Formats: sequence, structure tokens, C-alpha cells
Amino acid sequence: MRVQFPKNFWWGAATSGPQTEGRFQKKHANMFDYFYEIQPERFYKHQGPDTASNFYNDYKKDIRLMKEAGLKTVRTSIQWSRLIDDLELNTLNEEAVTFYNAVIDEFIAQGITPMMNLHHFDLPVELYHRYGGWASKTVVDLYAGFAEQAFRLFGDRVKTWFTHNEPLVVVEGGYYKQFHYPMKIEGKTAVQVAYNLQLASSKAIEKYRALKLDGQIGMILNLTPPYPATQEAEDVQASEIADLWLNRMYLDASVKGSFPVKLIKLLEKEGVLWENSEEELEIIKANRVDLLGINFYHPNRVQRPRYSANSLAVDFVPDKFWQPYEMPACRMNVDKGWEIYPKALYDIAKDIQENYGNIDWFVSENGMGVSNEERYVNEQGVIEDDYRIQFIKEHLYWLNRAMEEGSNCLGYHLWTPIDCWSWLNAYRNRYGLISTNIHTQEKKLKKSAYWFKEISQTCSFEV
Ligand code: BGP
Repeated sequence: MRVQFPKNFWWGAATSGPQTEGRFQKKHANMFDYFYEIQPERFYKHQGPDTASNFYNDYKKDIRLMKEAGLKTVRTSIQWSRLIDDLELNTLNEEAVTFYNAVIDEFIAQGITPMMNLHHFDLPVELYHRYGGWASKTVVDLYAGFAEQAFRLFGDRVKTWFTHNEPLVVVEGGYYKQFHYPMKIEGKTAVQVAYNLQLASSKAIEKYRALKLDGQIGMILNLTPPYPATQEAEDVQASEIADLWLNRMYLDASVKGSFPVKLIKLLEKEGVLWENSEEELEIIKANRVDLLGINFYHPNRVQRPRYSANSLAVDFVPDKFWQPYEMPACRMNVDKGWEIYPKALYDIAKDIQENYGNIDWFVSENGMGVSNEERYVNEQGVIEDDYRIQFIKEHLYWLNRAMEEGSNCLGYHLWTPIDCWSWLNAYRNRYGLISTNIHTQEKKLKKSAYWFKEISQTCSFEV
């Protein structure tokens, strides 16, 4: 059977500034630069983001390789900590302006449409130390100012923008699960940060619209549909609460302009509802997204709390109402320990179609992380990553089914074009169509890159 996609489908890949550029010529440290400075032992093999995949120096070569892999669209991000010179005065770092201009022009010269995101876990750390980071509304306003600078500078050529990547991960990692700096366990702050991230997005969208640029703007959300472990009422209820917090909060606010009433009531009952003004709620209502980017890696199997979790549950934390549940004997995205469940993409698409006005959206990240891929090098020196091809095919298959049923999905972006540095995992999980030797910076197309080029040209593949 041949799976056919529309001719204008976005065949692309996603990456980010902090994971590729390296710290070259950067004036400010972001949250992860700093996290690595103070606790290098938390990072896989103690490897930090100093060189990343050397995009700052290698961007021309890298973009040429992306073209060779058949990419038609690429999402990366502009680092606040690079673009802005004085974080309070919102003045520009001219070297950074030159760099991002050159990157954008190079993408366009190579026939690749660049899409830009403005926050990928990389708040300038000074703003955390001075104001408390995303818990502070001052930071929200500073962010909107930075976003405006980026729109003014690059909005003539960049036509698709995103305000955040995975705001939920900033909240979870930083404020109750401790895998991002500042590694707190503070339920009330977590809730405020979640709200402030949404407010920051809406304020940036307001700035974008005021400039009357010809383009579109959205937010990138990691949707992890929560599937209850059983159909017993308590498990179903646990999964509904998880859904409110993990998915609906940003979906509703971004697409419908208001937060789910059930979530507000729950947070109120717990005494941790965020602080907001009427004026802010109006801004959120008036500045909805044009499109959504959806990152999908794995589903969430959810059950009611069955074991007394840990001390965290004593105080409020958003996930005290549910616990994860592992599907017995499921296929795993091997090295990540993430369940592979491609049908979830179909479920996400149907949800957007049925509950969010069938708004335009695309898969902004999906991918398979594998360690030691050198194991699979063939005699020609090419990594034979058939597992990745299979993984992509299965996800595209379910996406295609939803599109045949009317879902407005515009494209599929693989994480990631070129193996890059990744948060605490550093260089452990390789997701790229193109490999990177982190010692020599040699970059080489994998088998999946040749395959991806074929599907991006024919817009179809055989299953
Ligand atoms: C997503 C992030 C990406 C990337 C990816 C893979 O959540 O948006 O930035 O890191 O996960 O993560 P990892 O490399 O940790 O496996």
C-alpha cells in the first residue's frame, strides 16, 4: 500500500539554538549553560553545551547537509541569551544579529524554509537570579520585548514563529521533577510559572500582530495523551486530571483563549491557583495562536496513585493525582525507555480536529533516540538506521490516516536534522538523520537521510 501526502507537506526537522550553536561569542549564560557550570556531574559523561554541534561555526556546511537530506523546512531557535546585549534595556548584540541573519539567509539560499522558536529551555540565567525567572512577571515582559526585537529583525524572511518549545517541561523539570535548573520542588511556584509562560506567549503574539508582518505564529506543545491503565472510575479520573495539567492548560489557553474551568477549580481547591489580573486574561483571550506545533514521543499511561509516592505528595505538586503505569511487554524507543505507540498521533490529530476547531498544526518533533549508533555502521561508513526509518513510517502512517479523515496537519518534523547536544543526556541519545562525530565534528548522512529525501521528493512511501 502506498501512503500519499499532499505536495505542499512540510517535510522537515527540528532543532534548537542551545543544542547546536555552542557557547561561542555568547555574552550571557542560559539556564543550561549555568546548570552545567555548577553541576557538570549531572550531565551524561560530564559533557556540556560549550561546543554543542558547532553550528555557530559550521552553519553553512550543516545547512548544505540538511538540504542533502531532503529537508524542506527546518525549525531552530534564536537564543535570547545571544541576541540581546543588555537584558534590561533590550539592546542588541550586533554579532548575534549578523549571525542569525546569515543563518536565515543561508537556509533560504539553500531552498529550506526556516521557522524560528524563541524559547527552548534557555532563559538567560541572570533573569532567574535577579527576578526568579519565569515565576516573575517582569521576566514575562522582558521576554515579550526580546521577541519583538526578533520579529523586527527577522520577520521579513521568517514567516513561521513559535513562542515556546514545551513550556510544560520547563515547569516539570525546574519546579517539581528536578531535571532542569533551578531543580526546585515547589508546587505553587510551578503553577505560577506555567501560567506566566502562557502569558508570555500571548504577550509575544500581541507584539507580533502589532507589527503587521506577513506570517504566522504559534506555540510548540509536547502532547502526551494520558491513557488510563484500566477503565475503573478512579483511573479514568486520574487520567482526566493529568490531561488537564499536561495538555489542556496550554491547548485551551492558546487556541481558545481561556484556561479549562475544571483545572482552575482544582488548583483553587488546592490553594495554589496562579495570580493573574483581568487585563492579563484579556491579553490571553485576544492573542490566540495561528497554528500549533505538537511534539510527540510517547504516550502517558496513567493510573490513580496506588503506592504512596514519596515526600513530594505531602505538599501540593501537580502530579500528586496520578502515577505512571508501564504497559507490560510494549515496544520501547530502546535507549530512552519510552513506549513506542504511533497510534497516539492519530488520537492527537482527532482531538485537535474535534475539540480545537481543526486548527492548523504539524508534528513539530518526533524521533527515535539511540545510543552507540556506531554499532550499525556498514562497510561504506554509513549508519544503517533501519529502526529509525521504521519508526518514522509507523508514525506517518497514523498521521496520514487522520489527514484522510480531515485533520489539518501541515507537516512532519523529525527530531532532529543533525545529532546534537541534549540537556542532561548530552550526546547519549542520537536522533539525527545526519551523524556528528563530537571529537572531529565530521558529519555524515545516515541511511535514514537518503530515505527521508526520497519521501520528501515523492511525498509518499510504501508500507
Ligand atoms: C524534546 C526536546 C528536544 C530534545 C528531545 C530529545 O523534549 O524538545 O530539545 O531534547 O526532547 O530529548 P533527549 O535528547 O533528552 O532524549
